[in-house]
Amino acid sequence: MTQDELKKAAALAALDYVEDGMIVGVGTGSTVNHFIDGLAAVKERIAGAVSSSEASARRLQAHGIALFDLNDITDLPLYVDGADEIDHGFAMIKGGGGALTREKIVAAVARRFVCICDATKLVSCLGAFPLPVEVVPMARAYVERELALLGGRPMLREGFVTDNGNVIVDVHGLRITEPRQVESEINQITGVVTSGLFARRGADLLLLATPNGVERRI
Ligand code: ABF
Repeated sequence: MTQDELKKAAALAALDYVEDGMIVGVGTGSTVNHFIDGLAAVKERIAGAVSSSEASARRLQAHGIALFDLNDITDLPLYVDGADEIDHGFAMIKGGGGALTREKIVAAVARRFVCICDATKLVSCLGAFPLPVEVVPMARAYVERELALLGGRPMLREGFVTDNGNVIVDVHGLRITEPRQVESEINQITGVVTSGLFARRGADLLLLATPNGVERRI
């Protein structure tokens, strides 16, 4: 199976967690795009979705799925999203697609975060994938200096502006053995909007697509 076929298998497995009448939190990325396309086939069963990015919002709208503003709901039972890396404790590196801030906001509200991944995303230690950090533009150079003190090699994601009008610095060369601690340290840096480390609020369930089928890991 190709990586995209694996991604699709994980994404379609997540439909099992979509219940009638639900408002579904929807992530961003190519794996999630398969989930959105699958959601379209059962859209009459759900109330709608809360999107984590403009890109996912457009795809949802194109399928005729109603969008809700997160401020208008008090309960979000389910959030489905991919990851760039996930470790065995279900901490993740996310944000390769640049949507980390809204992803983290929707994940914070959701009661259950189901992560959908192909098997290449499961790692023993986070950090081989450069850690995305969303930064207020005027603070970029300062934040880069602070991130370098953590042992990384920060690089501006050239030509990219997030849905929130900020920039992204990708931190290379980290080996993140204490993801919750590193997430807190980065959160403290003035000018940082969001770290792509999802450790303090990791996934609750992992749907891991392998050539032998989709593993459901809790
Ligand atoms: C998204 O999933 C992003 O946080 C992450 O970059 C992406 C993974 O991308 P893909 O599903 O395309 O491999 O939530």
